[in-house]
Amino acid sequence: MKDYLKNLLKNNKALFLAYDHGFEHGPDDFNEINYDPTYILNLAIEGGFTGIVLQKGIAEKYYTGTLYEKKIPLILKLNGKTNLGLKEDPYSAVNCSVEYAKELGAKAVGYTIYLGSSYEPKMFEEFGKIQEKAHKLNLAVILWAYPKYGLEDNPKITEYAGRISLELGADLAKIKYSDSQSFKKAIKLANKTKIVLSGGPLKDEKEFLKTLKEVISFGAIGVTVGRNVWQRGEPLRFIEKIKKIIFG
Ligand code: FBP
Repeated sequence: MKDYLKNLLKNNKALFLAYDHGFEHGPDDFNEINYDPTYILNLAIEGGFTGIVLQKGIAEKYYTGTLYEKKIPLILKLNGKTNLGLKEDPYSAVNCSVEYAKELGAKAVGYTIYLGSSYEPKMFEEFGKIQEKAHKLNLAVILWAYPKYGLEDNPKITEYAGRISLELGADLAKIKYSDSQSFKKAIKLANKTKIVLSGGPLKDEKEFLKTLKEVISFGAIGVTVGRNVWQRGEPLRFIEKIKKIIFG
């Protein structure tokens, strides 16, 4: 089995900084500091993240051809949607090709599937093509295996997310936490596909770290986190706590 993830892990663990929120949620997620991609890239490097998730436009203007390329691996998110429509039945359209992601210097591509959406067939077909192309180009494939809105607390969907990530050929999947048993089972069902926790909205520090500790003890290899880092005062202090849990 080829190790597509080798450029994105440290001691086989993953700590990815997500920064696609301006697209996914609109400007509401940002303040006077974190709206700036340069601030986020510097934070990712100072914090010792093992990868950063960006959409194409930010990668082109702030990452590719800069010193950042040597300092932090890029995960290029290939699809995206706003939070303005399709709430009941989400579909996230592709806006970047795998080939172009590679040209921009990506080491991995990311794609979101919303389980339970009526667009499932289209998303599976699209993801299938992306997965094959990415592996041909030696890029890792990361699946955001998300439930459609309203199914977030459904443990069956969490377990399904783990298994479908394996069956669709993802190298790593980012899944949402519903409860401890279903997350544990999702990791088991995902088997050779690695699982990371999806950060979610800004939470109480202790609550976030407790969940992270638990999923790591189940075999998750890390976290993809955005708002819980860059919406918090003193993000570097918090990152150190996250790193202690993931890397020991
Ligand atoms: P967060 O840690 O901030 O949740 O970031 C992870 C992420 O998957 C982002 O990549 C994406 O923009 C966002 O969460 C999606 O959030 P939502 O669950 O609200 O659609």
